[in-house]
Amino acid sequence: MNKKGFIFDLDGVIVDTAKYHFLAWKELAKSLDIEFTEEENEQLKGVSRVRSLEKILAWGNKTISEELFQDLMGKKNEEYLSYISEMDENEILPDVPRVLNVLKEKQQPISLGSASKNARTILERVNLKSSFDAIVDGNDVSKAKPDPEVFLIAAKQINIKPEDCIVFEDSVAGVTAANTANMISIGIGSKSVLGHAKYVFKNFTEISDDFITSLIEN
Ligand code: B16
Ligand code: MG
Repeated sequence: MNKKGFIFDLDGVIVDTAKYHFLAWKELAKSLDIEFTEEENEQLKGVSRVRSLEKILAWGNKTISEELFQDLMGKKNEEYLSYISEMDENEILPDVPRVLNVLKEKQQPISLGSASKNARTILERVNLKSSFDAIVDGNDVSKAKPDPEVFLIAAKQINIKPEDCIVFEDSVAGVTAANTANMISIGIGSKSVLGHAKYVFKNFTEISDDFITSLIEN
């Protein structure tokens, strides 16, 4: 049987942790007297923690010392982790387990390719860690999405050539990263945002078993 590499982003693809990032960043922004909206939070999807704080400070027209910057990043993460600690399987997005099962039955290598440094903790919370043959996250990369590094390392770890990999992504930067890596990009979300992806689906309920089979066979 053909082998393709299936690479999943985490936040926005497997679980919706954006809502917890939002709550934690909002709390931090408030402490700095910066207004932070859900629209701005959208722009932080797939963006690294450091870059997210830089953007929030720029929106609020604030400059702070490196020491305070590090301190705030630590505080934001503590707050975020307190939400994560309450997560369980019920937070897995619809039909993700079905698609993972189909891939497993067809013996296709599966990897995670996330910007988050908390990816392993989250996968453990929702009981999905053992579904992945490799996990590549924010701890393993030096360049954030839209750089393709995270997906190229993911492909290497499952021994599949980049052009034989399929990436599921919900962020603009992540789809760009997959395209740059010469992989097949599948956007999860709206076509108006992810129009540069090869295929776009609202969520996994729209992805049929037959479509997965066609990806493996082509
Ligand atoms: P952390 P993904 C990304 O996850 C999130 O979309 C983004 O909002 C977050 O800033 C980034 O992870 C870093 O997360 O603070 O946990 O290291 O979509 O790449 O799975
Ligand atoms: Mg994402």
